[in-house]
Amino acid sequence: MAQRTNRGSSHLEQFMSREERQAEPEDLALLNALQETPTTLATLIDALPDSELRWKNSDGEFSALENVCHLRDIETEGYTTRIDRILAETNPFLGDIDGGRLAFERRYNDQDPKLALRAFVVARMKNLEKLRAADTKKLEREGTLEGTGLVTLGRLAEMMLEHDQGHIEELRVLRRKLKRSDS
Ligand code: NI
Repeated sequence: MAQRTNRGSSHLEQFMSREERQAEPEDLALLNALQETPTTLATLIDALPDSELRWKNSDGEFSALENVCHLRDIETEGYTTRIDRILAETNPFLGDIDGGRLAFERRYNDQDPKLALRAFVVARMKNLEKLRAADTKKLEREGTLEGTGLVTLGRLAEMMLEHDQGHIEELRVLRRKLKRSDS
């Protein structure tokens, strides 16, 4: 536990610093949702045998494993870098990532699903730590995201969740298709 250093300050000062420090309830809901993604992801791929994890509905669509590898690399090379740079720099330019190209170049479909999921979870937890530690002022810091424009750190966190949700939906659709091809 950190020692309190503001023992001498007035009630008003304490109130103000707490006000500034505390995240809004909607921010907390967002962070909690971001924390649920690893569990949701694990549940969606857990019971799938190896052949189904690597099954592709078409060349242009990700397999379940490719979805996991993609989320891992977007988390580590996209969001980790973006969060760190927004916190450290003044309006940094943040490059886009070509997910399809990475999937092909890194042969996502030949990778180990357990390692991929674990790496995603570790990276997500580290990013959540940084976001949880960010006060409202930090959540308003900005960067310029290639193809999107100016984004605050808070908006970036929302984009993380939207990206999660898109791929979670893709995995749900994929599972329904797998079930159908089973029978
Ligand atoms: Ni994506």
